[in-house]
Amino acid sequence: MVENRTLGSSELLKALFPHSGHARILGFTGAPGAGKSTLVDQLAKHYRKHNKSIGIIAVDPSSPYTGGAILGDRIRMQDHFADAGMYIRSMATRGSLGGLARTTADVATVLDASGRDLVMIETVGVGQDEVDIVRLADVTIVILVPGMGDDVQSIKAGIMEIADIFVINKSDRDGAERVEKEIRALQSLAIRHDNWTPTIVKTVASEGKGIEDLASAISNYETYLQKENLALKRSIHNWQERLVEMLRDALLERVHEQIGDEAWARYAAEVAEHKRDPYTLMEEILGGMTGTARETPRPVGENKGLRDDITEKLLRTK
Ligand SMILES: Nc1nc2c(ncn2[C@@H]2O[C@H](COP(=O)(O)OP(=O)(O)OP(=O)(O)O)[C@@H](O)[C@H]2O)c(=O)[nH]1
Ligand SMILES: [Mg+2]
Repeated sequence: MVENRTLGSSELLKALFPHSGHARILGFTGAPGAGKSTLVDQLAKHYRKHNKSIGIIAVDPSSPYTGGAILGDRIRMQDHFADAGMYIRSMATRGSLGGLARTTADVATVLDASGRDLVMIETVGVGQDEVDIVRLADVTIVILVPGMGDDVQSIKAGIMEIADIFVINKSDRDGAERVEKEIRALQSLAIRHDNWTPTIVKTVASEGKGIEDLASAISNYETYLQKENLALKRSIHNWQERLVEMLRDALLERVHEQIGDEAWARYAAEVAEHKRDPYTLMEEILGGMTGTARETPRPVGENKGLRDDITEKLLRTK
């Protein structure tokens, strides 16, 4: 429901939010095929051994319908099917009104509120959406691999900046040292507000090598945040961005409700033909906004009645 933003999902999120805030959110990003899923799986296994409950959100917006990754994640789910301490959710919702980052954050809130100790989010680091997703995690892990033509230089600058921890996966291949050197070189130029020097961890995810090191790197960073009193600061900073995004979504939804596609196309045509100026138009739109904030009903398919029923029950039990 939250993923599709169907009717009742806002109520659900409002009720769940007070129960969230206990899980640690780990964000993983890296080029396609870098080994994100393998790594997350291995790390999840590691945490399961320490009796931590896990939620995994695999975001794969690049292949909304036939994505191999989604299929792969289905198979992963079967692997862990019998383990109630492990929950995996694949999402492919590019183009959804409200943005991928927001939807992912909301789904993470649900898992968090469900009492998971850790929520791991993995996403291909190609677009702004993906950067936004992992940037909002408590710990952001960027996965690089030797070779593959994607030298560190060519990795999006935005991705380099958000890394709290670098993983050089596929370290069984030649060139891991070179990648490490390149990261160090770039690091000497970057200035972080929290003065943290991102750790570099080498792994061979497919063989389970380096996973313990990665787990220690994660907990070291968390300890650093706590010690320096930065955890709350980081969270406030994240919320500043999230609130702006939520406001933008809410305004857009409201305007969309009141204006509709047809009028929107007509306005665009009028501006394109210079029959009116866009600045006055914006003022008119904002000035014309009425009513109180409310949830936009979305098409929900056949299960609508059932879903509403479930929400009601959930809220009542609460
Ligand atoms: N040689 C080697 N292969 C690895 C390693 N880790 C993962 N692989 C392999 O790399 C391939 C891609 O791994 P995935 O975990 O699916 O990578 P991903 O980043 O999740 O891929 P997408 O979700 O498609 O972007 C798989 O065939 C893995 O078995 C490693 O450390 N060394
Ligand atoms: Mg994957």
